[in-house]
Amino acid sequence: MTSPEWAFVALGSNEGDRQRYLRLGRNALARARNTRFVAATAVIETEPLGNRPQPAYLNQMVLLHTEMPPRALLRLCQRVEDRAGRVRRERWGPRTLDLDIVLYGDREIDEADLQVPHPELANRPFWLRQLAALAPAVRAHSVSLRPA
Ligand code: A4P
Ligand code: MG
Repeated sequence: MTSPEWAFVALGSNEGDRQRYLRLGRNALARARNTRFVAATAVIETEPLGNRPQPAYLNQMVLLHTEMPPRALLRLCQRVEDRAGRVRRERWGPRTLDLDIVLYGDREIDEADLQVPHPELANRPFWLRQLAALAPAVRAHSVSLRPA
């Protein structure tokens, strides 16, 4: 059995019933196999990044403790995006639901279809604040896992 790792997954939506799509994303991640859904940040509204006018986003980040390897987590994220009716029209264009793996343990992955840490991390102040908001949950959960 692989040992579980911390995974930080960002959710974003700027099309349709944004709250409902975020909820769909959270619920799917909470049901993932060999995964504990540890914490979620508040949902915030953010101005769209990118060079094309588009509606504002709702963004949220969740913390998972998971035995799913990074690529399996990516595949799950993509299945959930598809279930949310996402149509991939253009990069950085509007979307019903976007799930990005921001961090996965201390892994560095640089492959064509998966880069971790997410390359945009340093450019998204709201992700940095959400990571900071989730950090105490990592601490609290690690203490509770430690043998007495
Ligand atoms: N991919 C590579 N690394 C990862 C990763 N760490 N997590 C690949 C998830 N996917 C990863 O993604 C394109 C490809 O990225 C996938 O096939 C996967 O193999 P996509 O979701 O189909 O396309 P995308 O989302 O348009 O592109 P990308 O590069 O993922 O863009 P981002 O970073 O998701 O940006 N403004 C605000 N305010 N809030 C937002 O959340 N998001 C975006 C999209 C633009 N502007 C935004 C926001
Ligand atoms: Mg994406």
